[in-house]
Amino acid sequence: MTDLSVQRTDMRMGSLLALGLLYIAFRLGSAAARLATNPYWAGCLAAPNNPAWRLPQMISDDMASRINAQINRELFSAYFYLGLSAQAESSNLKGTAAWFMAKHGEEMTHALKMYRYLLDQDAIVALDPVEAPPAKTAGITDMFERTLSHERAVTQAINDLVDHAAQEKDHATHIFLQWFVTEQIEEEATVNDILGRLRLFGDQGQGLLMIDNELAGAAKRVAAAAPATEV
Ligand code: OFO
Repeated sequence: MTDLSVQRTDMRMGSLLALGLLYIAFRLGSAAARLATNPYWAGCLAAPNNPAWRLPQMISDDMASRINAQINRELFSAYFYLGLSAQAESSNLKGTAAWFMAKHGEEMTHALKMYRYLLDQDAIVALDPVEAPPAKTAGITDMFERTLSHERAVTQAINDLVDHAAQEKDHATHIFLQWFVTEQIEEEATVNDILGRLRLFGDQGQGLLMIDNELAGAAKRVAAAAPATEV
């Protein structure tokens, strides 16, 4: 190859390289222009810490606020059972106290399941004050009657949440809530059964002793079955 043809080849290579670089610069420039004119990314770049630029969460604000309200109800349930456990223990009903304490633990796991769900959906967890539970009850039958009406109210609240998730076509929340629907069926049935036994055997003397013993055994089963919620 002559010196001249080597020179021509070098010039062609140089021009190709320059064209390539020009093309890359052009693509980068138009990408930057698109970024700067996109309101979302422009906002992120201008004020990266502004919460308005958070990526949209996966569930609606309304759904998140309803789940937050349910977290509060679950925490109240835990508080409610803790109060009943203390009252039962003060009345020397150790088995009943253990049962309510196990329910307290269960309700905490329910609240934490919802807490975890909101965080996994990139939604805000907003914790509100928890109402105080009843300070005084009129004995074991009253405790379980209050428990049944409390659980019925919780079932209604869960059903409302399910209806709302269906209305919003929020399939993820709808599926998530199915566990709670099943749980409420089981809880109401258990309390109904305890109340039935209290009515059958009485809530005094031997009958009371027998039920208190049964509840001690049931408390161990509830505690053993309680799923550990990873937070
Ligand atoms: Fe959370 O299960 Fe009843 O209240």
